[in-house]
Amino acid sequence: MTRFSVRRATAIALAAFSMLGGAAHAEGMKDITQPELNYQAGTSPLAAEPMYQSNNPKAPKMTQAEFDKARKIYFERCAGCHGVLRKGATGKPLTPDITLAKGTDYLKVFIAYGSPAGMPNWQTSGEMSEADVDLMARYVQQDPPVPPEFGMADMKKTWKVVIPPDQRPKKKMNNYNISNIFSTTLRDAGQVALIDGDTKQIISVLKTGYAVHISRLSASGRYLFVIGRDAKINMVDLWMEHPDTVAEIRTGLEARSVETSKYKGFEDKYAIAGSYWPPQFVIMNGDTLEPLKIVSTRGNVVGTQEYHPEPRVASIVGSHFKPEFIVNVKETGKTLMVDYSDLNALKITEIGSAPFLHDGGLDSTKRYFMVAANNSNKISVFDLKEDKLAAIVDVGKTPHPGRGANFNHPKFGPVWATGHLGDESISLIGTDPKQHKQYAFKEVAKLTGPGGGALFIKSHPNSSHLYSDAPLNPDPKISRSVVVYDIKNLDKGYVTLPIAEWADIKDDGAKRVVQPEFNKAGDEVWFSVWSAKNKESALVVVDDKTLKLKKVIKDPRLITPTGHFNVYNTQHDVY
Ligand code: DHE
Repeated sequence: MTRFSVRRATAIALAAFSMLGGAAHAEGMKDITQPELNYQAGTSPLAAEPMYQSNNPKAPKMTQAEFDKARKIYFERCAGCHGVLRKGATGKPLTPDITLAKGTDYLKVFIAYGSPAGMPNWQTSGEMSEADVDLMARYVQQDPPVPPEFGMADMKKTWKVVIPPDQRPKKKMNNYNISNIFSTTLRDAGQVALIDGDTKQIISVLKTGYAVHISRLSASGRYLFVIGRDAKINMVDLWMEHPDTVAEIRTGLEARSVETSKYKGFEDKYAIAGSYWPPQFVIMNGDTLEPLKIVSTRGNVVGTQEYHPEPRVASIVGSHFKPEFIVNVKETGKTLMVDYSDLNALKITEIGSAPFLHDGGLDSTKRYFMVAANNSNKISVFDLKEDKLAAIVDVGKTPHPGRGANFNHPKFGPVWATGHLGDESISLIGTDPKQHKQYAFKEVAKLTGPGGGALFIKSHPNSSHLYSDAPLNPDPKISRSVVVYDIKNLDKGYVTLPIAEWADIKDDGAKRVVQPEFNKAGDEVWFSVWSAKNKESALVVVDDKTLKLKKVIKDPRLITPTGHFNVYNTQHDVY
């Protein structure tokens, strides 16, 4: 600290907290915990995109080189929380109308010291130099640069049919039990590993998009769709002698979700991808990825009705009840039921619930879709048969279900469960309005887990266990293990499985244990032990009956494994 005395800095910090942090609370934003922050503050692929810079004469001077450096830092560190256009998401809005009034000195202290509401202390933690803090304080007073749009012509330029449908196999050409293959995300390698669930051998490692995110299956189970954070989709044909990419496309500049049409008569017909930037979704041909229809999600936020210029597309699920995709728009808090039966006369039923919609899954009957409105600490429930909001359920702090977990509770009947990033609870929500009406779409019980930082929870119709991870918990003892509940004796609490210890990795990697996923039979559960790309990682398979270690899968190619998706369970929405 060269320009401020400590006392002056403290005074300014307090003032900055009340002006910026206090304002956040007034706008209905909530404090965020370290695990929540770790989760959001990932690098955006937009860091590499050229953008137009306008000069606001009221903003402090910056050279082009300074601006470019600051923009890169912004997209690597800040955009996940504050938004591409700095309109605010989990973090506060940082538009010039707000930041210019604060001035460089205030902003510097805020960036350097952070805030109790969750802003990281970038300088005192050693992550940014004093010069970088000064740079960022000036940068956020400039007009936000706007990344380019990405329309049909851009998509078509990236679209490649590697093997046309008529040249693909007419029947399965390999001996794999493809319904028990796992597609494992190798995040920082930009790859997925296809792993034979029966033999636990790696079938192949395929190149995909940047920081690849999720895998989904076509209704028939033949095609695997993988999407990277750079919105690149790979479509893999599992019938080939050596399963490989048969088509690829980029549908935007940044994305997280891909899904396929599941309704009877439309099996394997369409794929859909949602993007973070531009804020839109695109419906594609299900066997070539040809882009057919692009729909923008820009619009007004539920409740305040304020216009939002960049509402990102979060989770998407294919309805089994109607020819519809259920598209969840994060910042506006809207769920769009997109009827794909006639793409030229697209009918969209728009239902508002609460911001920010993130991840979610179906109940055991597949009629109800449950999605986390994570900034509101709620789960919104949609009836996919009637196309209406069934309920908004209050749960714990920052629910994060993945797709959630369904099981039969001894008292409440069928329930769907979510864990939380922001607290240790697991919420159980009743999902049976027929036989258990009094419990339907209410939080009927709360289990206590080991701490916050939970991301994924899982069960299986053939299992009597419920598994919950906590990879973002700051305590390594918790982040390196999972907890298991006996569904018939939930009052007994959980047992802890030391998954990372079982992996027996000798180096000092983070070894976060992430995403329980069952095999097809529902008698074993797979976990990733996730460390940085220069450290060893592994997959650990547990016997679901005995809760004992069954197999550790290690291979130098398993770089940063995170999510894994069993073909059968993903195809049929079994979780
Ligand atoms: Fe994810 C699902 C967004 C960070 C692993 N992630 C999703 C979905 C969204 C999303 C919108 C739902 C897709 C769907 O169902 O259609 N994830 C984001 C982010 O914006 C965020 C917070 C920050 C980022 O920079 O991407 C983020 N996610 C992570 C991680 O850090 C995780 C743990 C590791 C990784 O691979 O990056 C991670 N996200 C996953 C996984 C799923 C997922 C494994 C699929 C869960 C499932 O069971 O379907």
